[in-house]
Amino acid sequence: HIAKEKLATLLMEYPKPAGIVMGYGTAGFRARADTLPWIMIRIGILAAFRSKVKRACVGAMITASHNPEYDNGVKLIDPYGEMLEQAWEVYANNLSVLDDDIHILSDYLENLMNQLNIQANDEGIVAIAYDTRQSSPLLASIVKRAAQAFYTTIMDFELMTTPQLHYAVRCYNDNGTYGHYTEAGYFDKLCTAFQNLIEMTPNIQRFEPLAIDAANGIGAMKLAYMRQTLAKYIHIEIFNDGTRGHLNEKCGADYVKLYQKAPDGIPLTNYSKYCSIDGDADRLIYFFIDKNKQFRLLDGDRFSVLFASFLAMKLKEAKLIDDVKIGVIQTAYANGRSTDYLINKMHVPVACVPTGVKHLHHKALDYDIGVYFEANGHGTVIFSAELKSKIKMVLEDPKRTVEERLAANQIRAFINIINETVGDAIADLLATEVILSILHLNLEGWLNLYDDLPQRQLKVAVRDRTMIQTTDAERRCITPPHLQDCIDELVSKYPSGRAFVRPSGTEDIVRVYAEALTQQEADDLADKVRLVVE
Ligand code: 16G
Ligand code: ZN
Repeated sequence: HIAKEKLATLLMEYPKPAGIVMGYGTAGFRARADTLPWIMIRIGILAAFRSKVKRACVGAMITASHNPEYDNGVKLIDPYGEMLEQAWEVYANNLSVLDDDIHILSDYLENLMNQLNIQANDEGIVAIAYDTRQSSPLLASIVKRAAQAFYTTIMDFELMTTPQLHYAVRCYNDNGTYGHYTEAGYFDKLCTAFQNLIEMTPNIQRFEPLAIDAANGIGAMKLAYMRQTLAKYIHIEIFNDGTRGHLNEKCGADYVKLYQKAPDGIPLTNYSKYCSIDGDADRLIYFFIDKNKQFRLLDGDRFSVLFASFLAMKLKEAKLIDDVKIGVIQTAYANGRSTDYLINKMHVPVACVPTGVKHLHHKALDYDIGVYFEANGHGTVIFSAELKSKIKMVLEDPKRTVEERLAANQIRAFINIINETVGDAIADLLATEVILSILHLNLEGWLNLYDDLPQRQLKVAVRDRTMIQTTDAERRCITPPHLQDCIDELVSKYPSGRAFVRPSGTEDIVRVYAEALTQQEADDLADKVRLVVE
């Protein structure tokens, strides 16, 4: 049975503040760091249980991503490196509701153990990592002690990016077939694949120096490590590395995307290529300053187009395109022109799913090559086992031409650069750089693949946002009645117009999105839709 004494000690040390409610959402538990210690006890226990049930290592990542330094949070990672299964979010929420009474809590836990068919002393292993926030080590230590109270082994990775922990958990459970689970194993896999891809590609374009805004977060120190290894190929300069500015303050991928402007702390004249990552290095955005001194942004949609172009081209060269199902997964926020370009110019099918990484990732599993990005810069590519074996067959088939085998080899190297478990700014950065060089593209050429339709996003405060229910991947409303008819009516007046409204999953507001042929029309349409919603 359960270690009541250890649990009681933890509850006394980190009591639950009266009247607090916290829900496990798309970002796990996230709030002001000083309100979090008590929830870390519950998460530590849940991680231990999850590990015992799955008979595998699970992860607990302490981070609040792009949020300010004073916030923090925790997210669990399932054995295959994916996000916690949705059914378990219920247990997380139940545990969060329970007060500190040791009897009530241990009754609940004993019931849960019965239901899950596990014993307190079954084997369990939990991998923990955290970002650079000051509050992180304490919160991690609570998760650790709570899991240990249930006889669980801890792998403490300390400072890591979120995607590095996802990778480590996957590798550990895959017995090394995905890579070695240490940080050295991670960098070795990515950097070796990057070098191989460069070395095998004839006529590859020289890499232009890249300036990176590291959001004053964990990514800075990890990129610094990689910078050394790759110095022979690419010159990387790291800014906002945490030595001066504050985490995510006027910098980072979220800031750049939200305000559509360059971050502080980076010289804007010296480089032809810039990128921003976020506080836990799972998002990436590129930008540059054009000839007219205008700030130009390359967001998630652009990565989808770039990655899918490269992969489709290599599949054609390897004569695999007809046996392989490649697809791009977007949300309603993807610019209409990107969707149009993918479908009509590239002839790559596009699926649309509701907002949230788990929906994109899940849908991507339907393809041999599933490319997904949210407009905010979070995304990756996943490759099916069949695709991997088809690549291998081409490589081993002596009847295949040199060109076909080269293309297959390039895809194989590319797969090893990508972090298939989750969006990874470092992996996506290497993938982007190498594709640009192989395709001889600069950022302007990449941006010119298609022109975005002007768009506008608005937040609308309403009495009860749950009044609005959506369907068709959030592109149409089903309640309240007539709302969709009104939107359709408005949209029909704007050529190439599109608009939708959806309740936010993270804030108590409704979001309005509109796009049209001119900025004026997009602003207009958004405004009119807002009036209907209010
Ligand atoms: C969460 C999601 C993110 C999504 C955002 C939308 C994950 C890990 N994160 O941050 O993908 O873009 O919510 O927020 O799934 P909203 O519902 O407030 O628009
Ligand atoms: Zn993040």
